[in-house]
Amino acid sequence: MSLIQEIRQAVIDGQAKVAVPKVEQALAEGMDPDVILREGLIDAMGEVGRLFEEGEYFVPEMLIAARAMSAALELLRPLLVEKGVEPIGKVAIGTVKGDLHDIGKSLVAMMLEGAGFEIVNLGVDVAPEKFVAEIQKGAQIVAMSALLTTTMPNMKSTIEALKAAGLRDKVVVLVGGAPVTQAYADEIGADGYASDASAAVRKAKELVGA
Ligand code: B1M
Repeated sequence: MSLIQEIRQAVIDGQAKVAVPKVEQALAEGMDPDVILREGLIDAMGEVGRLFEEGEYFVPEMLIAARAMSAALELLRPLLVEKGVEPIGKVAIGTVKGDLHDIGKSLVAMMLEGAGFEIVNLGVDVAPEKFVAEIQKGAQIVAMSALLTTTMPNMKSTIEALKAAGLRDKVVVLVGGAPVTQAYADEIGADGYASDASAAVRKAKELVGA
């Protein structure tokens, strides 16, 4: 197995303790950080998404793989910035106001990062104004998560706040979370809905034409 395949496999297996030194070795051997990112990390997360969709992986496997990817990505991040590798797009992601559920949103954020998006993770209990402020700083995608039926309406409030700020036409809005449906996304005027983290990656790419 080549070094790049070993990196890819370590991420698929969720072994951060293997992935990180392998990435260090690859960099020491002069491998292009962009190749490590695309063929090692991003490709691995694509495979993880596939395994999840086929029911071979569940949320815990997806989480540890995402963590291994994030740990390895930390080594590449400064080199990629230096090299000027363009992210696919900038995503402002958060769990909506009043909602403290963090895990699914963080998983979506990690998978999007693994797919090549730049992520601004606004955390949980994110007020509409906070999303608006991040769009004013240049994010192109608003990604909102809600786990409670009582907080879902805050997705609509955020879309209304974007409209009030004159920003609605400049961004794409992606929504998800256990109680959210495609019908609800349509009702509130979101651009896309995804049922899980790997579907969120597919939908975000589709929305930005990547
Ligand atoms: Co809460 N909680 N919780 N909870 N909690 C649920 C959601 C609940 C369904 C449990 C139940 O009653 N069966 C219920 C909601 C009922 C409803 O509204 N329909 C509930 C409740 C009622 C509450 C409280 C009100 C309880 C109380 O205090 N009385 C309270 C609310 C607090 C608040 O937010 N204001 C509360 C609190 C909590 C904890 C803080 C204790 C904890 C969260 C800890 C944390 O996140 N750090 C918690 C937990 C853990 C859960 C359950 C058990 C698990 C949620 C989770 O992490 N799932 C949950 C029951 C359940 O879901 N079975 C429950 C794993 C995660 C990977 O999945 O978040 O669905 P999920 O994300 C998925 C998809 O939904 C999707 O992709 C993810 C990965 O596949 N997705 C997106 C998510 N966001 C997306 C965004 C996208 C696209 C896809 O695009 C942007």
